[in-house]
Amino acid sequence: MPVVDEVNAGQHIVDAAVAAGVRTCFTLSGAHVFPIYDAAVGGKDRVLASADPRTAERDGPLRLVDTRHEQTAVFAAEATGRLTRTPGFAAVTAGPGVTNAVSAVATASFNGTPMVVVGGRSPDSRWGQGALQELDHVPLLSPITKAAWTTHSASEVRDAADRAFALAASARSGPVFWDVPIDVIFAPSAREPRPAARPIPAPPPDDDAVAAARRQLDAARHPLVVLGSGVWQSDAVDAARELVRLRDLPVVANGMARGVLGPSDPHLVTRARSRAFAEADLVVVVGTPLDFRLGYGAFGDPAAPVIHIVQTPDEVSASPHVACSVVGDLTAALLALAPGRAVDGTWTSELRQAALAAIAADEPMLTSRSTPIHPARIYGELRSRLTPDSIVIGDGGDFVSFAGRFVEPEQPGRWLDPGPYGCLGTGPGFALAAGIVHPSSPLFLLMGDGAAGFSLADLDTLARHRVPAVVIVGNNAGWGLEKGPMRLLYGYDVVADLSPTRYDEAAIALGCGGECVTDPEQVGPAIDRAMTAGIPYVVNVMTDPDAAYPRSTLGI
Ligand SMILES: Cc1ncc(C[n+]2csc(CCOP(=O)(O)OP(=O)(O)O)c2C)c(N)n1
Ligand SMILES: [Mg+2]
Repeated sequence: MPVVDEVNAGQHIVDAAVAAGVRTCFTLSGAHVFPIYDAAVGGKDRVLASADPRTAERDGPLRLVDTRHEQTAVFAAEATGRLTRTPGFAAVTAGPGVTNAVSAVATASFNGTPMVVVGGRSPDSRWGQGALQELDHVPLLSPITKAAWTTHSASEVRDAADRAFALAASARSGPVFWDVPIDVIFAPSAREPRPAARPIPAPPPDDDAVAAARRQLDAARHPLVVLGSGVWQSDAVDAARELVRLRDLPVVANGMARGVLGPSDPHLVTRARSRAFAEADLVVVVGTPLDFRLGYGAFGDPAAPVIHIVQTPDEVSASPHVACSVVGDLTAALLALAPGRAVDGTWTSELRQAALAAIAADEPMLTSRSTPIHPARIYGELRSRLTPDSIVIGDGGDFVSFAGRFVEPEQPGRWLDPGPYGCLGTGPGFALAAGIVHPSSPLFLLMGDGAAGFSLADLDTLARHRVPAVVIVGNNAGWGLEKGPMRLLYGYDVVADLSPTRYDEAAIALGCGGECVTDPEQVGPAIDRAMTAGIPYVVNVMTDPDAAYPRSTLGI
């Protein structure tokens, strides 16, 4: 008789995660998921043999990182999925652990982030009798995941786990949720070594669609390319560069595709996007939906035709402006479009000149000596301190709109904003992930003061897990991005004022460093002190409440 190794379901889940390339499990403690912790650290003997349990958390088969709120754990998993392009992973306890995760799962859904969230669940044996935290999570999670289910038998857990990780990473990637009742997760079942299930890649693009797109691109006089997060997430960065350079195309970059072309690339015209959108006679949109960020696909008046290149049929847009949808592997599609006629004349170079002129016009704002401090001054100081490998994270309203305008990443995958779900409070979780994935890269977290309030306690998490983020709070004592629009619509504003809170002092109490800055000349030196502190450090900059980000629409 062969000896069958019996393990509990927590071990199956950890086995599947490790096989899928997952390195870290983000969590906040709850008994419903204890077996996952036990397997992640390698069991009791291993923990008792290590210098202290904290070392065991770091050095087990799967690193355990605990937070102060499940939203931070799942935001960290979401950012891990985006930064590594393998599934991020979080385990949350039943009931409130799962409901606290919902905003972060929705964020992953909007961003197409590969992520697996495992929830605890009340026991099947007591279902319907009123057990602690008894809630059927699946109907809540189904609309915001690729799939959500409950696994009711221990012997099915390994299959379910393999399916979850493969599905999350299959094109188009996204979040998967499943929960395991406590009497199932603690139950033993046979362990068989096996490889991970393979994610399903995007299919090759259809030849006819590619041929049609090529004809349109060859015929266009003023084509424009918009690169979106899918280009980074499906690893089509080199193919995008090839297309752009061979055809000398101007490019606007969004989301995780920022940095596909660096700030000195002559094709990058993001800062002249309004003119580019108004004058283009064909817009090639790659790896991003035609949503509010792109004016729902209406570029110019009359609207230019759009070639929309996406990975899966689910992403095909119903916009009337789409002349051609190319569906399939983005690398294959972009490489198939690359050979062909280069753009005539001066179209790309004129847009580039316009972009450079816009950048030059910002200079007085970036070097402003006014008091109270203009928020742009912070970015003026930051830019000379950013290295090509720096990671910049934005969490906030106007303050982060300024960041999007002034920070131009050198590499893709180094800029993290919440994406189109637009959820405040992502910052500390994103910083936690970035510090773990890229421990030697300088890490900057830019937060509005309003945003800072959502996950402030997780500065404690950054301190405990030794993530020395430079946290800059643009403190205008209010919800700036709501205050301005409300005044615009009503001529007054309510519920938009906050206090000039000493977030730096709160940070110090939570184990970080910090200081408050009111003198514009001290912004740079304070950032320097933060960069050398070796611990997370909050530079709380009191900014001018009247220096709103200039915008002409509500951006909704
Ligand atoms: C969870 C969540 N709640 C509310 C909002 C609406 N909202 C968008 S921007 C914003 C103001 C953000 O204020 P702050 O972080 O201080 O940045 P500021 O605009 O003042 O620079 C608010 C409340 C949101 N996007 N997400
Ligand atoms: Mg604010």
